[in-house]
Amino acid sequence: MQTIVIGHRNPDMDSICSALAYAELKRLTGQKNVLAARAGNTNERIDFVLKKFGVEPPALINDLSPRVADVMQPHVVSVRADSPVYDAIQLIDQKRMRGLPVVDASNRCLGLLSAFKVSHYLFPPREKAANARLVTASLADIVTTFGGTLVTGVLSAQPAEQLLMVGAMAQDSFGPRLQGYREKSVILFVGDRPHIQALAIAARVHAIVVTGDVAIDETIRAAAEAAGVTMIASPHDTATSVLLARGAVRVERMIEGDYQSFHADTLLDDARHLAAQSAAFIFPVLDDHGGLAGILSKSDFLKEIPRQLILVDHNELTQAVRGADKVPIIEIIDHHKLGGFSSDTPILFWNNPVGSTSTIVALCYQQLGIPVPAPIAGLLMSGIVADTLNLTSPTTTPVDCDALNRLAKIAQVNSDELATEIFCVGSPLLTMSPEQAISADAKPYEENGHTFSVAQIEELTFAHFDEKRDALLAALDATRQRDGLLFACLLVTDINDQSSLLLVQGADEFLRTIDYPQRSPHIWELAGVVSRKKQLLPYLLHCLAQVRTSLR
Ligand SMILES: [Mn+2]
Repeated sequence: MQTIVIGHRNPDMDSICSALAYAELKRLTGQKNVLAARAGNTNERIDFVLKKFGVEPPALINDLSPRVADVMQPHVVSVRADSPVYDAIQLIDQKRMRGLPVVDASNRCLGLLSAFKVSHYLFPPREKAANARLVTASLADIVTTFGGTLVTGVLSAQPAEQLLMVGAMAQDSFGPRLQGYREKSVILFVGDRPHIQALAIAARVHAIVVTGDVAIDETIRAAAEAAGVTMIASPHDTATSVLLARGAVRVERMIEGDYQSFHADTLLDDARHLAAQSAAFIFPVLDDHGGLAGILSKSDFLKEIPRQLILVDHNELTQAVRGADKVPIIEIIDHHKLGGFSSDTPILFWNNPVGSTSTIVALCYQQLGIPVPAPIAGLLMSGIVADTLNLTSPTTTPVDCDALNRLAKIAQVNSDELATEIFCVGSPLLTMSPEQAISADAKPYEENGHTFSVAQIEELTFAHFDEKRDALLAALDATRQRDGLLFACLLVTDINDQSSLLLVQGADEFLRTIDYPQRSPHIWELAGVVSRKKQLLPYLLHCLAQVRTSLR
């Protein structure tokens, strides 16, 4: 069972750092196979912190929807196209499969061999049964299937159409019968009947199989050798020898080339849909080059996916990594408003209105009495500093101050210096395109049927704002129209000044409800507002409540 610890889409510092730190805590408490992940790209500030504390970024996961690779059987039993069908039947029997994928010498999948097709070959309809004596196989393979031994002549490895004939009739009727087959490559199965054997040698049949483990007359053997007729001894009686010989036919004669296959990346839901419409029971899983990478059986669709989720820094599925709704969520560690999450079973859900999820993760270490490793302490400090704007945001609580102080001692890092370093790196206005700036940490919300998005960037100064203003507004408008939102907004926060500008593109009815001082069209001055979660979002919800219901 793999446990994935992951923050929200458009990850910020807190969601990256708390995911890494919480995953490490799980490992330190002995949990196996824990993966810290991120649901989007990092930014320059996050990269700076990861590098500073020597921690690798979490694994990027864009979509957790179950895929074929999650349930397929990677260790495939397959059969080569040039193998005798006898070998394939033994495999099908041993592995209790309904069919096998057929491959060529370089493991490229050629098709399927189904038990159905094999039984159809072995037991053809009565009216076609005469053809069952024609076997396209090499003499060498035929002899191997019934465990025969060479008495004289050559066992050709070249596949050819062979006619299996049983010498069961009287001498007088055998001659004319054999005469009728003179165009064919005849393999005669016969017991200790030297006269019949002699006639077959005279007629230059391809081979004579002497059945029943009987002695072979030396003169017959010499005659066969002189005539170039291969003689084989079989330990089985005639009926058994012929039955087994038919299994020498090559698998390639029975391949079903028209088959449904999947890629390891195929979404399991899509595969299930296609499989439901197919009569096949197994589906080859192919790699990019047509090679056989695995096999999917219909029963594999019933398997549980061995994966569970821990969400940090969010609790709303609209903000979670794609596919999160298809994976069991076993824990949520967060400090945001509740977004209507529900679960089938009791889960650990710790929502604590402190300044950052990193603060809560620090409390988790404390609660379990597990010392925070120094690099992890540095990450948690960064999460706290970024989310609370170095303890200046109104979201800050004494718990955050206390945690930051304790972590600073462990990491041996001054928190004020760390804050300056973090916010000096990569001004979003200067390093990002307008589209990136409005989407890098945008969060989607849905309230009473209205959808909207709220993004935030933190700057050390508004000095570069005016030159980017029009492009930012245009990007917001494009997003709003593309996603059909009631409004899309961006909070540009000046960390030094502890104030923000709010850029909004949206329906006029909504814009009219904003009663902060307006600076220019679509831009308002929000003095003292620095927190999206604690200040801006409640205000936007208040505005939303005033929007006339006719908008819905
Ligand atoms: Mn946070």
